[in-house]
Amino acid sequence: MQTLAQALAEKAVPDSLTHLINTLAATSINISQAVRRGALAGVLGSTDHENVQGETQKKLDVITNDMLKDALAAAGNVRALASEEEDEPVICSDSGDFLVCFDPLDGSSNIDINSLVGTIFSVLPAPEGDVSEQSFLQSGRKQVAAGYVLYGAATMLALTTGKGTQLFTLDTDRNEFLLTQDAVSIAADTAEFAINMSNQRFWESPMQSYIDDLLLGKAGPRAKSFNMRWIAAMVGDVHRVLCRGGIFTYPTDSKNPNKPYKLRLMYEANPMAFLVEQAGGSASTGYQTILDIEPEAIHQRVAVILGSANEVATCLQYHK
Ligand code: AFP
Repeated sequence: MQTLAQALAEKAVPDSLTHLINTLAATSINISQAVRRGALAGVLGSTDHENVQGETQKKLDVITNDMLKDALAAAGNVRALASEEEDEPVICSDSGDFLVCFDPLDGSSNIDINSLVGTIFSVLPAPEGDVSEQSFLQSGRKQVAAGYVLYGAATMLALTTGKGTQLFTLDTDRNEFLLTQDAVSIAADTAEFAINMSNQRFWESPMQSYIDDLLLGKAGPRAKSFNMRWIAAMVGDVHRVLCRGGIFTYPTDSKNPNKPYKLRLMYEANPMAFLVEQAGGSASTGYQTILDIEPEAIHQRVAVILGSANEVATCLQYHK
């Protein structure tokens, strides 16, 4: 089995980007060890701080955020980073080719119940000259790499550099990611959907109609039965979609008029959309392809419908 370094070399990934990806992978191994120790390391539970999202920060949110900030500052080729846990971008160095956006611990509401969590990252080209929030506001098409690390029964890295999507599994004996799926290909059709059904009464009618028809099964217009999964961690739901197809959606809802969308564009929707499209799937807001969105703010939120290409297309028909 190829190592991460061998797989990157085979894709002719430039040295500077290879160095950054290795930095992210090495840091994720340290995060994996912190997550696995859980209560034993006294890292469960919440702090008494709120982040820019207005969410109470878990201890591990802060610990993993600091680990990534330190590692990216030391990498030497990262100009600045934007994190879910940081109000403003953090300048890392006055030289370097890259900007990095990340969610250090996605699914953190799952930490205290020992359920799936992960780290999501997106790599953008750094501009010439000074860096500001404006420098990050590039569409998802400009990403040079994106991926996530899923801290599950196995620690797995999903990665794309624009030449397909690959899956790596951590060999804990060697502390090395090994290539376990070379070219992920998402099945075009599926019988499995992922949505938080408790928000049903708050969805717009196109999504209500689409999901209603899934639930009607064989007797309904889809003429087949569907299964449902909901992990409450995007990394877990997207990983299942990469592995066996499916449609994942967090649609707009009217539950909180000040927050019509849940998922963040720069460090959740864009990296996941890049991985999914590179694996032959689709990713849309319902009205626009996610990777084509011109961002207006680094913590901007969007609706997400992603996964099996034919199923996403069917869902989009309801939104016409
Ligand atoms: P947390 O990181 O705050 O747990 O949020 C995770 C997330 O952004 C995304 O990973 C999940 O798909 C989604 O929220 C789950 O949202 P609900 O808790 O409303 O189901």
